[in-house]
Amino acid sequence: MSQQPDLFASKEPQKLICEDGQATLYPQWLPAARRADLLAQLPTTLAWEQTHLHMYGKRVAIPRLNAWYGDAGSRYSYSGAFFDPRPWTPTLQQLRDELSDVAGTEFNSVLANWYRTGRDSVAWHSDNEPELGPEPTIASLSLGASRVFVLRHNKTQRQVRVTLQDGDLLIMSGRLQHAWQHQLPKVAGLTETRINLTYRRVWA
Ligand SMILES: O=C(O)CCC(=O)C(=O)O
Ligand SMILES: [Mn+2]
Repeated sequence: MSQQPDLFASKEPQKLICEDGQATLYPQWLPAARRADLLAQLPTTLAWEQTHLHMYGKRVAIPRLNAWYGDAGSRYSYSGAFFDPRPWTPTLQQLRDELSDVAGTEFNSVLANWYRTGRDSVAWHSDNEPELGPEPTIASLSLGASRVFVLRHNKTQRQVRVTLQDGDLLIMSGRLQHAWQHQLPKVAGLTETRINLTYRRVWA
């Protein structure tokens, strides 16, 4: 797919998936000045951690850094790892309020992902942990390098690919996390960095 110049890019929401759940893209949702500000401040102001998973008896470092913020009590487990949220930073809380309005869900936590280069990635998974509820709404804000994001239907194997660009907002909702998986593949040679903020609601 050819990239449109910024000037002509459509800012209308685009429905990417409307079968067995919804995925809607809001291109360039965040204005350019705020994107640049976030990308400059988040690497040094968030408490980034290297998460390890236990797979086949081995301790494996996941290929990205994580940080988890939210209301006290919004504890979250992710592929066998547990996250206790840190208290909101003013920046993350401001975005939480704005994204809750857009998505129509009171988000109470955010998982931040830092893909330092194209060697960082996230493997096929769905965000279907029980504490997210049966039909979780997830608001995913992309900053920095453009990266391909792929969704795959569990039964039909149909794939939907989208390039997530700086400032794009992707909202996933309905049954999507139960009927589809998603991944962010590695990109050979990419040195540019990307930060992704996934706002969620964790039910106590
Ligand atoms: O980085 C992304 O766009 C996706 C991150 C993701 O799927 C997750 O944190 O669950
Ligand atoms: Mn996910």
